[in-house]
Amino acid sequence: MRERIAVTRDDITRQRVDAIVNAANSSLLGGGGVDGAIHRAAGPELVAECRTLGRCPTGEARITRGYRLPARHVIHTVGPVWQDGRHGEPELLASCYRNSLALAARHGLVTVAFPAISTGIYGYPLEPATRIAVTETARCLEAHASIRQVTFVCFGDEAYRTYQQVMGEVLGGEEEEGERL
Ligand code: AR6
Repeated sequence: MRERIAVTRDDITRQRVDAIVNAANSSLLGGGGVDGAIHRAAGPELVAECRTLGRCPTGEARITRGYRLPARHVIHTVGPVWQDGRHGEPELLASCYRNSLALAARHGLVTVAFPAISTGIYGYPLEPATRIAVTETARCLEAHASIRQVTFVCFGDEAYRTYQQVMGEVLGGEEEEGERL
């Protein structure tokens, strides 16, 4: 499991993978943050395809082509807006990872890159969000043997450090790999 989950500090629009995941809003018509960056890099064809999809409820995911991105596809998912953690935010955030990976598997995609969904404009605290991202991804990869690698793409030092720490705790170090498989 450990070698199927990677972390990098980078801009997700530069990832050459089968699909990058977009932290979208329910309109799927673009916005700020990583959503804005993905739409700018993909070009106007992306919003044109998104317009054909209708709205996407929180926790669900939709797939489009990647257009001018190096990634072949974009999986758009809508994270929860953080309120106080007692409005279903953890389960909705887990659903984003689960539904995005199920969609990737259904389309035969083997490499997927995620941003830290909900942790920017939507205000989800980074540490608990990271724990959900890593735990749910590990669980889903067990169910989807066809997905070869998931990369968490961190936009900045704080996110990168948090992912490294949480991955160490949840997945264990390289030396524990044998025991965990
Ligand atoms: N590559 C990787 N990560 C990035 C990039 C990038 N180019 N740009 C930002 N991030 P956010 P949300 C990180 O706000 O919280 C939009 O308006 C960022 O540092 O993009 O889910 C949508 O339309 C943070 O860690 O998404 C929605 O309305 C993470 O991506 C709303 O924002 C997510 O931050 C969604 O808010």
